[in-house]
Amino acid sequence: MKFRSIYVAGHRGLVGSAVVRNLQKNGCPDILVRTHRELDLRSREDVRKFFAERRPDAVVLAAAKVGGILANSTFPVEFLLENLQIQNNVISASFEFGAKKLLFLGSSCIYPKLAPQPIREESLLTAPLEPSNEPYAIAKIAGIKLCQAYARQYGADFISAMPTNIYGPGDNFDLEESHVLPALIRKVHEAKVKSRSQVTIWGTGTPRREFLHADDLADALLFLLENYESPEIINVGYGEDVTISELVEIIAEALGAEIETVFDSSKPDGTPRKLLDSSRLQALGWKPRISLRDGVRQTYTWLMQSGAELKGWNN
Ligand code: GFB
Repeated sequence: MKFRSIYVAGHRGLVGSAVVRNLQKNGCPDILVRTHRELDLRSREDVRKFFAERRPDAVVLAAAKVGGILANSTFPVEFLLENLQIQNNVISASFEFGAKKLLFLGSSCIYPKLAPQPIREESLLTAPLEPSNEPYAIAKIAGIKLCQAYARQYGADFISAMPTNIYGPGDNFDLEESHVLPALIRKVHEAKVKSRSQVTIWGTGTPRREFLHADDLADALLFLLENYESPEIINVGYGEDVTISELVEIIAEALGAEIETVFDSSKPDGTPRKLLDSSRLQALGWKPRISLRDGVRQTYTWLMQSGAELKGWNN
């Protein structure tokens, strides 16, 4: 491991927790974490105080206000403002207190709504965004640009990775706020235990999405920390996508449930397709290992073992 101490911001989230697991596996000597209660990343003063005391060698910025399509449309203020606050504070303090490397996590929704598929990194800022998550995307684009500005103006080794839709252990299973994959696992599970066959999915079922397991993402992020030094953004995807209707079938098969799909057309579809072109990362020598079917099974097993304390499960 190239770095002595690594601060993982957002270590309780889906991505941050997978990064910590991976760093532990790889023998990182000093993994720094702070809960939300211990350190409010929206406070510039508190963030500067933490960095002044601990001076991490490297920073993985996986802390963000995140959510699915409905949460994004319902809380545009929080998705824009909180993400700008968190990333401005962490990125500027990383520079001020001498972090040698920072890895910023963006999202595939930074790309135009109708970007040519699979989406290459060059598509950034070439056309309008998908309106349902524009505030989140604008915040993430600002984060990318801030990292690039530090690299250009001061030579900082601040890099930005653009993950596709991520899923896995530690996800949010709230039916209103979550992303589609955890929401559908929950809906199919509930149909199964209540012996109901009908499962309602939002929109038309035709949008296509690409899903990458959080452990694969964490593996890619460590690879980038060690091997990537360019301020140019880099995509991290699985390489294949499915329709939402196909996803519900895959989940039903993994859970052993017989279901009938009902479509709720009052809910939005969002962007029609979001498949990343990850050939830049693959050319560097990284590829994913966890298939969607295996990843869904593993996430469900984790879910069943983790009991009732799941974020959002009781809402
Ligand atoms: O994952 P998701 O909420 O967000 O929805 P995005 C993906 C697709 O699944 C949409 C459909 O077409 C939804 O209409 N869908 C069907 C459902 N049933 C459900 C359901 O029960 N719950 C949810 N949530 N969706 C997000 C952005 O976009 O992608 C974020 O909002 C972020 O900002 C994330 O970038 C990666 O894939 O459309």
